[in-house]
Amino acid sequence: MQRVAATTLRAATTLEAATTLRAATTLRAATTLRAATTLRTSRRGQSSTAAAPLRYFSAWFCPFAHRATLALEHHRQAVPYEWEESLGWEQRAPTGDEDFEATERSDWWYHWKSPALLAANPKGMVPTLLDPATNRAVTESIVCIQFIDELAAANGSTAPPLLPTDPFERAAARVAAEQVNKSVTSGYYQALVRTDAAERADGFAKVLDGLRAFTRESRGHFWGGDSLGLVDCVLLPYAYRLYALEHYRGFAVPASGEGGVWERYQAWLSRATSLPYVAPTLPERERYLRHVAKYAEGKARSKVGNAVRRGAAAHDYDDTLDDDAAHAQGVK
Ligand SMILES: N[C@@H](CCC(=O)N[C@@H](CS)C(=O)NCC(=O)O)C(=O)O
Repeated sequence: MQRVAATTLRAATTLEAATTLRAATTLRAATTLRAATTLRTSRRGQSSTAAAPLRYFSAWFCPFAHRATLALEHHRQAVPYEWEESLGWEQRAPTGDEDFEATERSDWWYHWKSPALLAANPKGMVPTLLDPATNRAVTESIVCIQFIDELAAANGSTAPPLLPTDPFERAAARVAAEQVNKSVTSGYYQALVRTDAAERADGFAKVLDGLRAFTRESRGHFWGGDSLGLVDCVLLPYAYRLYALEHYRGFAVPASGEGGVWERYQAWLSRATSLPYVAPTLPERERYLRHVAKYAEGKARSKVGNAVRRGAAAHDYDDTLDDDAAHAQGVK
């Protein structure tokens, strides 16, 4: 909690970052998670094998980080962590050194980043997990899920593993997770960020294709069987946020049809979001809509927002193409 308070003070010079972080202290999910972490930490403190909690650099709104949160909460008995709210929105005053019209960016929003996040991961991206004992960091949401699962197994977690034990099934789960990332995640940002109506519709078609494939491959209540697993953790943060596409673009996931595939998908979504350890992690709808409006209105200068405006997929961000200098050369 002390870290969050200090972070809030440092961010107070930027309107949106300060608002976000102040609000985060009352955020249902963040409060629940921090409180739960304290409890788990003190419980683990009684054990001879107790490790220092992981520092978890996250952001309440971030669907990529949400993937790691789901894995951490799934293994909450075995992997203690401390949530550190690390990103917010800020506007940047012109420096006078720009080689383009600084007024162009009067309505652009950049990610403010906590210094602790930048120290742990110079790319300044969440999720980032840091072991305070060795100062080693783990990044990339899908890798974070697998890392948390491995750590949980080493710590004797009693929760079902997120990845199957059979090597062939593990490989299949990894492939499916990557497919969800390429279809649903990229399609989500394409539908939200691109300005051309046909490109937006194509983005949503990718989302639906990804949801269909996920649902048809599912082998039980969840993708791999009867408990939440890697592929569910990769999809769920986006599946839950698809109301943003309906709100800003009028694209809705069908409730029924196609031989029952949409009924099965909706049942999975409802089942997964109702899990007692998942429900408190879901961001509040109106608050998330306000956050993501910056993407819908073309104002978000984040790595993902920049890549998608350039016409690349969300996972193909590249600072050398997307920074302000590139924008000055006409990349919009
Ligand atoms: N490929 C990364 C993407 C993570 C990501 O884009 N996170 C966003 C927040 S939702 C971020 O850290 N953005 C920082 C920036 O744009 O500079 C992952 O899967 O973890």
